Amino acid sequence: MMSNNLPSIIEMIETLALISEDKDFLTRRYLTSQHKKVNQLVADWMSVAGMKAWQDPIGNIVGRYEGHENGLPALMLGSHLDTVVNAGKYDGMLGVVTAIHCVASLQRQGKRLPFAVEVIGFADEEGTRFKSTYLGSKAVAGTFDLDTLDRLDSDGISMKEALNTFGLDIKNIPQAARSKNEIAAYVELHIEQGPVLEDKNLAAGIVTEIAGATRLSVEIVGKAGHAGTVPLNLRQDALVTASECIVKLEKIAKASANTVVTVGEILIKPGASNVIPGNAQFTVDLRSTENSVRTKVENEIQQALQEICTKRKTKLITTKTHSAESTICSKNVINQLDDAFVKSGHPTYFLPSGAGHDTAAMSDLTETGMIFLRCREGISHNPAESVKMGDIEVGFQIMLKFIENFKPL
Ligand code: HGY
Ligand code: MN
Ligand code: MN
Repeated sequence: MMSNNLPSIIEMIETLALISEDKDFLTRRYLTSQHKKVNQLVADWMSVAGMKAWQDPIGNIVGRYEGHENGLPALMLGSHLDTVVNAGKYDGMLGVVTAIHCVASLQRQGKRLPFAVEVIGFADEEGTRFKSTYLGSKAVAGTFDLDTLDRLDSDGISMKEALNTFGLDIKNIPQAARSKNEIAAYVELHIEQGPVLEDKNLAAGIVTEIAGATRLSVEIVGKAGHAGTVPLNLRQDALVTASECIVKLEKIAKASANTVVTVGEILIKPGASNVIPGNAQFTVDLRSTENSVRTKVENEIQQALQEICTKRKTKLITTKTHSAESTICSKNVINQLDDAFVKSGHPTYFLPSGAGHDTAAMSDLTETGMIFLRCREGISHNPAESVKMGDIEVGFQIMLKFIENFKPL
């Protein structure tokens, strides 16, 4: 997959992994100076691969390789360039740089197809900074909620302010939306982030559906007090209440098939060893492949948390920060991916995705599909995330075969 001027896929991955907000590990959030630096670097690579590159009004970076005539509908490929905190270096980035290499291969062969090919590096899929995910892909799909602009990050900076500082004008955000006849399909290559392909001893698989997700922000308001003088039965301890809630969440999710719940963040105030915590805030991430199950579990959680807070004389405030329905990938795209696997000499294996992906948001705009790549022990959202070099080559070959044979619906 070498291209004379482009770094290799793994060199690109290593270079991107060095552009981080933290000097000791990889964290790259939306609208930071590191996001700007990565957009510029990826735009340069896109240009070398023969694409016209531009940054759209929400901060996505886009490259376009025309078909056999200008202005044709595009097959869009890509993934996201933002990361979680202390992230792995493949989650998102691998899909963007593999797609760039596929276009570089078309350019080297002087190939022009009956459609354009676009590569997109989405600006914010994880939701790490403003707690609402798919911001870049929702803007492209035309489903971006302008209320999100008022969301604050952990430093109290609103998304609106952050966009201005980044040099983007919020009134142009609607222009990031693409129309249905501009984009023929969106296909994303991504690491599986789970252990199934490794267990099956397969390099790659085809995604059938993407689990829906709900994210809540929960605040428990108790009463701060002196650790030495307030008897236990008279306390309104926000942290003990939160602890009972978190254990209860797990019990409720365990009782529901194909459902997982995670509390990834917790903040206690005032945060002193001899003060009874008066305030606790934590996040809830709830996933299930069935929308009806996720809604049922969400209602059970709400009720259970309220009962615990009432019993402990604390106040419960829950805010839904994100909700995405389960998404079924397009049959037409799945069939053509199946064909690309066979033509590339790889067995086809179908599997669902427990993780969310920009593909879910793009399904509101166009036909979508995903290629999953095996990752070691299924580890992800962790610096130990890793992919075999040979599997990267497999992903590239399958994606290129898919592109060269793609037939828009
Ligand atoms: O959380 C997810 O499923 C994805 O990594 N954003
Ligand atoms: Mn992720
Ligand atoms: Mn991802």
